[in-house]
Amino acid sequence: MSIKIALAGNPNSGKTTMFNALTGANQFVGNWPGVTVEKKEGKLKGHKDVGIMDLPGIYSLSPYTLEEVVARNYLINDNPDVILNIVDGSNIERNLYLTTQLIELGIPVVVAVNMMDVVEKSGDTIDFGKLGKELGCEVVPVSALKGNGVKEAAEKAVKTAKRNSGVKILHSFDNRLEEWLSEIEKRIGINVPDEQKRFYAIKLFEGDNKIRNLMNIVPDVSDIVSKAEKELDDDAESIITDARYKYISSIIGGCYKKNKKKKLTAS
Ligand code: BGO
Repeated sequence: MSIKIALAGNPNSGKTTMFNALTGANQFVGNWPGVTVEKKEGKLKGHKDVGIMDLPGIYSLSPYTLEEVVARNYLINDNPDVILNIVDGSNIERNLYLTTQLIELGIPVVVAVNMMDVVEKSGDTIDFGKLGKELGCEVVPVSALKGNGVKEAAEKAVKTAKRNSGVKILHSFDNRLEEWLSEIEKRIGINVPDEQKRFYAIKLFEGDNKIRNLMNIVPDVSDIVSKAEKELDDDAESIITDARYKYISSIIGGCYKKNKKKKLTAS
């Protein structure tokens, strides 16, 4: 059985360094069909049956850049077995914005927290076990530049792909928003597999037309969106963005400890 790993992360998170460390010289470079966005594929070193697809660097799964559209179309249409999400550990809160969206896709995710040499040097600490529990996925410390943790991250990704035990999305937004999203999920009904429903519900709430076009049957959710926008006096996309950042800051405080000494000397 062959396994497909999709490498996803923010620009500058160290994705290229990680891809090179995982694949060595085993790479094929081209373009994604129809667009001038580089497409890089490779085989995991020592595993002929494990392919790695390096997705363009992105900050979110919204439809506003070619890179975002290429990355999410691949994730939705090409059924990778697992996403290896490279996160810049020195900028973790911002990077988790994408992580939460990747988890919503219903594909198993392994998070590789990169730049750990930088994090360690700063004296900051990350509780990986706790972060993994909060996110509902494996979290592995890595320094792609130094080669530390790269093999472990790849092994965890392969294991997760083989386990194929389904995805349970643990994160939730505030109660009102959850009620609106679950009403949208109900209206989506059986037209989308269960594990992808949250992603589609959020995209319908946001009014993402490219995702609407991918659906065979699109439920009308305009009444829910208007109600939410009126009650919260904000547009639907900003409602989701705010909720996502609120959720991330609610978990990060318990998982990431800043070096207090460093803060004092810096000020
Ligand atoms: C330059 N640790 C450290 N310290 N740096 C890392 C690590 C790590 O674990 N991983 C990657 N980097 P990309 P994307 C650079 O290129 O892989 C560094 O966009 C420089 N270049 O070496 O390109 C990596 O593919 C001059 O840094 O990321 C690279 O995701 C001065 O992070 C940068 C300093 O990595 C981005 C750094 C001419």
